[in-house]
Amino acid sequence: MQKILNYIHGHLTEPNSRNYLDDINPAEGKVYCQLPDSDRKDVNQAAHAARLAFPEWSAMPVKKRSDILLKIADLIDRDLEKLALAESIDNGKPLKLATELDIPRASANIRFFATAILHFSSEAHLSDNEAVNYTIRSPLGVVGCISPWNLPLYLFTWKIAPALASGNTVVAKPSELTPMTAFLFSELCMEAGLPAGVLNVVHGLGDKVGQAINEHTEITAISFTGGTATGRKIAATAAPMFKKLSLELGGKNANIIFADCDVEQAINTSIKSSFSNQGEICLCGSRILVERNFYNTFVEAFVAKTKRLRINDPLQADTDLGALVSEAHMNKVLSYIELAKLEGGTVLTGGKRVVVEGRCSEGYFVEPTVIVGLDQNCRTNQEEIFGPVVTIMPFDTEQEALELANATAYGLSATVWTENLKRAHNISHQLKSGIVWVNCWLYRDLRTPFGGMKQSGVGREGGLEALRFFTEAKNVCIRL
Ligand code: TXE
Repeated sequence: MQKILNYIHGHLTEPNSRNYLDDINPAEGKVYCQLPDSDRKDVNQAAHAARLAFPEWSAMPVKKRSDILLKIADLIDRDLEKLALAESIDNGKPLKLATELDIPRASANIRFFATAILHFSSEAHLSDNEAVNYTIRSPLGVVGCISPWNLPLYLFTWKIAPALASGNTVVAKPSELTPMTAFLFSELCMEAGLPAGVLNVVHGLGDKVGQAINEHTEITAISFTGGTATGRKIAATAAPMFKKLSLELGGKNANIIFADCDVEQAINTSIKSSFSNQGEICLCGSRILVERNFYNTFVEAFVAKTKRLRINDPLQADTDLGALVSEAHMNKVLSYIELAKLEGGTVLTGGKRVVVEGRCSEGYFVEPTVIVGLDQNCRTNQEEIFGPVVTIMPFDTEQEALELANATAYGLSATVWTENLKRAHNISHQLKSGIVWVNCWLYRDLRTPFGGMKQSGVGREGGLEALRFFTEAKNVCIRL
């Protein structure tokens, strides 16, 4: 059986414990490879390697650093098919999605930050002709990047690319549920000539490897994407150590649909924002709010389209929804559907596990599910389900839509559908979320700030925000 290895100091290495964990193919419900069950010792070695590599990497001319990263991006593009297949097998997502979204975005992330760093400038201020101030931005040193399982290589690169481009060295931990593409990525780093120790990838469990990263005294910053409960744990350890923290956590995003919207676009895109990647995207619009005079029309059309989605073997070209990432996650999603019924909801379509014939008969598939009749305050409408489950609720006024949209502990993203420009601006400004899409969803420009308010996180990623996070500002004031 294939074994994934850690990547420490430029070498693929076994964990010190020599213990391995099973990696399951969620579409088949079967173990298909093994990953290191690493521990604190491996993290210490990785941090040591990163510390040794830091002086040379941070002092390297920016153009040279950029060239090495660009080479890695080229290698990702070369291996698109191989990486997409690996991602689909490891995560359960449709191969088509991995080919069109995950892997191209991974190389785009690296290319973006490899070139952004060439244009990263410092500010200078002339103060009343009496002094000149200029700001130096230096890399932090060794940083930790902890990534989740829903968009494995995509989110892994979203963190390590700005960290490396700005001159830091990295100890990274991919999710134990989807370690494969980070392992393949390690091989590409070796091929591209990334100096030993600049990136170190330690595989294993969150409460062992992740926690050792949180606690390591030489790791000065942590960039994390994952669940809110985990984010809280990381902050509890790292904040008293005064580490810099960037936390991208969960969401319970509102998708607000006014009757004056472009109906076809609103419905087609809402299908995507509800069920793409089986609903396992933190930006999915899991609460659909519809203006009452359009509610029945919307619900009828939306349910009809949902019923036409194909849940099948992720490797089939026409599959819309693949498997959920794990049996535990599938059971969590199914338990929320049961909870929704107990809370008085009506399941209009979906609601059950699906048995896909053939090699996927033991896989973790769940029907795309639409639920109505629930109150905004119930748990189904308050807690992140992170699966192919949406609720639909009516509203009467713009003010009510806004209140419903803002009435959760989360504040990651929101979507608004209206042809009324004034309303679009008004509501966008009042939504308590870090990202608002008007008449679109998941339209991403990598220069824009990315992140959430309230329990959706702390800090912003993307563009200059990420380069600022991974650098320390120092102001030098010189009296003229
Ligand atoms: O994620 P975890 P889980 C949400 C979603 C999901 C829930 C739980 O609602 O159902 O979180 O998912 C590492 N110190 N999202 O438990 O645990 C872990 O090994 C350091 C939203 O699978 O947050 C993995 O690498 N690291 C989300 C990473 O954290 C720790 C994406 C994420 O896993 C750790 C995923 C610790 N103490 C889940 N414990 C999004 N925002 O996109 C775990 N980890």
